[in-house]
Amino acid sequence: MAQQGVITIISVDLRSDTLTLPSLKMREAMSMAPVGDDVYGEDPTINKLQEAAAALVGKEAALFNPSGTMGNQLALLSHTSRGDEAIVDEDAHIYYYEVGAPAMWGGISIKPVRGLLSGEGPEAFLEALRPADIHFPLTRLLCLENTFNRGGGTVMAPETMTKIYSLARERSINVHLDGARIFNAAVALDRDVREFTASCDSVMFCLSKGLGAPVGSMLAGSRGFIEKARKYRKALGGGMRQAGVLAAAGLVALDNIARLREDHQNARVLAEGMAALPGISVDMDRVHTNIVVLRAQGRLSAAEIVALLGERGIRCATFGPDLIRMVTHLNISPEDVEYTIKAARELIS
Ligand code: TLP
Repeated sequence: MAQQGVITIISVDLRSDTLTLPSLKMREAMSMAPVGDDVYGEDPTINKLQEAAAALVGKEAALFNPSGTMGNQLALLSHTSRGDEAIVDEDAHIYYYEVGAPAMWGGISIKPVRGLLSGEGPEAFLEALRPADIHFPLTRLLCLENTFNRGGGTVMAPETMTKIYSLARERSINVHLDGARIFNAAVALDRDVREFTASCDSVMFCLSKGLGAPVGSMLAGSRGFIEKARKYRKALGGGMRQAGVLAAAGLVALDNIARLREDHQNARVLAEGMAALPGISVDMDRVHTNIVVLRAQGRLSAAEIVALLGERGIRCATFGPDLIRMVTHLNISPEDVEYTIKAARELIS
């Protein structure tokens, strides 16, 4: 970015943990990966990743996908039939950020619910239910999201998930977990990830966020469910060939789970530093993992703060009219956090 003869080198990218760059170890693994045609089920590296992913989250089988969005949408398609209803938080990624795909591909009626992922999840779920009636669609699916992106990276405890899951099961409603950042949740509470994934019929998790892979998300569930999802993936053009080169990076990414703790520590320091500035507030009770949401409440708007930080090579994004999101990740160091707070103090005070 050049400005009146001054060159600004972008050095701190806090827009998302999707911005991580593949490590040298990943690039080496990619170059050496044995591959085959995955549409024929013959890519050994993809098969290895799928087996590792299924075991990690305690499910029978898993499927490698180009993106988290595709993983979530395959789950919706596989759990429902045209005209069925899925209950989803109004701020969930599946509803808020996935282009209306459930309607586009599946003819699925989404019931957006407030408070499902924050506050009282089980109560919000029960309130969303309607009696069997000729006027109402059949509710087949409930979607959870952990951590909750628009909630500010908040964690839902496994106990709450278990409660919701048993309420759903009593009503023959399947549960899909958008676990794009489920390892952040597990690391934050120091719990095994299977304590979360035991309370869902299917789970999608991303390799390409804090875990650092350039591409890829896993969808896991029962063997029958994954076979169905594989067919939908093919129908949507997601049948990949020698994609073992990508799965190889995914296998290396699985080694990065424990490291997420560093992102959480960096996020806390960042949140505390930013909250101390005039005109900015942070709800510290919602800083659980690697996402920090700032509220602009002084003379500068959220967009103005984002623009000012950009002049110092710090990239972040507005998250609503008066909100800014900052996300820590593999390529954000404690020094980057210090630099960000110092620059913000100079610019905003
Ligand atoms: N989230 C992205 C954007 O799409 C908003 C981000 O920068 O946070 N579930 C959750 C909870 C997500 O946060 C995301 C990505 C996805 C699914 C989709 O993953 P991709 O980007 O791989 O399709």
